[in-house]
Amino acid sequence: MVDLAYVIAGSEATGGAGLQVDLKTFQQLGVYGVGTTTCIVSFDPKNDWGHRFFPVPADVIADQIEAATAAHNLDVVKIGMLGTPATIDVVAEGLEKQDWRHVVLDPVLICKGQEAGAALDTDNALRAQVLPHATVVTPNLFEARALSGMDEITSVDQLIEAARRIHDLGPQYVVAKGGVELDGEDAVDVLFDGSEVTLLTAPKVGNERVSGAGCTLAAAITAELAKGASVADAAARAKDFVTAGIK
Ligand code: PXL
Repeated sequence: MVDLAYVIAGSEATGGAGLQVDLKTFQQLGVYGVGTTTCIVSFDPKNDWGHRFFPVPADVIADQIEAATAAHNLDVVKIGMLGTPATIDVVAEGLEKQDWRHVVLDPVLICKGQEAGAALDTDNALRAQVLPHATVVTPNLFEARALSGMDEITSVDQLIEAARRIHDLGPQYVVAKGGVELDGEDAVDVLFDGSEVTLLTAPKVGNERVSGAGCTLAAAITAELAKGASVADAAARAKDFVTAGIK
């Protein structure tokens, strides 16, 4: 039997992030991927290639979820970029229609094509409606600050504190990513399971943020979970996979 994984996420026109990367990651890790598109992101050459954001209508998202879940026995899902409160409503409803072995939430909070006001509503809706369904949530440093309500995260100890606070919001496991954003030789991510903290550490590959690294990490965790790995093993393998990809 082939292992299946589902992803509900946005299309990103360069193929460097989003749904396309998620499906490619599933395939590379030997998992058959099924995708639902929440939004279409492209870029404006006249505005320094700033994000253009086009949400897929909520009823069209509902139809895709209905078809995907009718056609396949899906029990592991990754949630990527949602982008609007209306999309969050329909995805939360879709998640509630069946039981999931794992819901991996990459809490993509901000897209530069969105207004700040709309983004705040979206953050709040994500926290209230989707985060409680997540078994694993994978915030980057910015998202960890927003979700935990902490003013600053400049050390691994603070990242651990953020992971603890985010755990209190409902998810069973938090993978809080320091990546290249914290000082030091290593890219350190924190896995917190509600009692134990595990550090996922790899030497930094340069000091630039790499587009799509976060999508790839969450997708690789999802693929490994689909194959039956524990969350700790899935997170460790995903870290290796992303580090190799960045290299
Ligand atoms: O990397 C975050 C991300 C996720 N999903 C989509 C995106 C982006 C960033 O541009 O466009 C669809």
